Amino acid sequence: MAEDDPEGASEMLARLGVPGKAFVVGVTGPPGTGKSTLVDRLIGSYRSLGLRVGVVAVDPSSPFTGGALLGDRIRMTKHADDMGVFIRSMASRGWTGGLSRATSQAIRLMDAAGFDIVILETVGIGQSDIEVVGVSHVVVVVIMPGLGDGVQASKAGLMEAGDFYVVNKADIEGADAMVVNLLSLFRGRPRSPPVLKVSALSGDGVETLRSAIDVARSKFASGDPALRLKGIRGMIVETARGAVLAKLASVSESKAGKLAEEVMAGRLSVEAAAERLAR
Ligand SMILES: Nc1nc2c(ncn2[C@@H]2O[C@H](COP(=O)(O)OP(=O)(O)OP(=O)(O)O)[C@@H](O)[C@H]2O)c(=O)[nH]1
Ligand SMILES: [Mg+2]
Repeated sequence: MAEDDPEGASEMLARLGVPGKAFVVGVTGPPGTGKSTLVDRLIGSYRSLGLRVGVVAVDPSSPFTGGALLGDRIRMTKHADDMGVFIRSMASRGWTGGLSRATSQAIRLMDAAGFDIVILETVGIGQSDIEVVGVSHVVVVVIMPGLGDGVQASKAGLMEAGDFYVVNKADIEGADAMVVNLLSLFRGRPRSPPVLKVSALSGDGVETLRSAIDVARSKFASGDPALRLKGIRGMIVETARGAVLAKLASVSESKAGKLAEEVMAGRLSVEAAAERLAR
């Protein structure tokens, strides 16, 4: 329902009780850096601690091609018949204003279902993907060697959004150079986020990353309200964003036509028309 009928889902979600008990780990970064492979490793790591893990993987592919959706499933199949793991792939295209809303709704469902950890994987290419990260308690940005200047040139948001930066594929050439690259990028910031070298393929560095994340998780678990409030704030904002975009899409068809006539006749500026539509 969260994906297909967010209005209907809203009614039910409103009855779920106080949200924000699950610890939400956002995993983002450019396409193909190994996010899903790393998520698979993190699932394994959390499972070995006996924690239940929900995963929402937002995929850039169209819901009609299904190619990459399948990719995520294959990469995480190890856990397919583990009752302590629930993996949901969602396409990021296909609904109007639905991405943020469906994503935050899915997280709330997993939270209500009692998962200890929810991992949210998004591709950090668009602004909306970065915004979705607002619902996470910690954000892991996954980079890989060879992205070069692409990293600096990438959406500014990506280099701001992370609590941890992972240089994945440490088993291939250029990982150390990428670490240096990132550290120099962060130099001059009041607090440089940790940069960790990981090979999701071999598993090297995954436990170090998990322990680093655990510092925040233990704060969260001990009832630190700041972190929990941050997550709930993100849920509110993303749910509102989804509702506003859906509303805009549903009214713009009819309303914008009339407004366009007014603008063409010189009775209204584009700005005033937009203001009216927004209201
Ligand atoms: N050499 C090496 N390859 C890796 C590593 N981690 C992932 N890969 C490979 O990189 C490719 C992409 O991995 P994914 O886990 O699908 O990457 P992703 O970031 O989830 O990709 P998208 O969701 O499509 O953006 C796959 O062929 C993986 O096997 C690693 O640590 N080392
Ligand atoms: Mg992926």
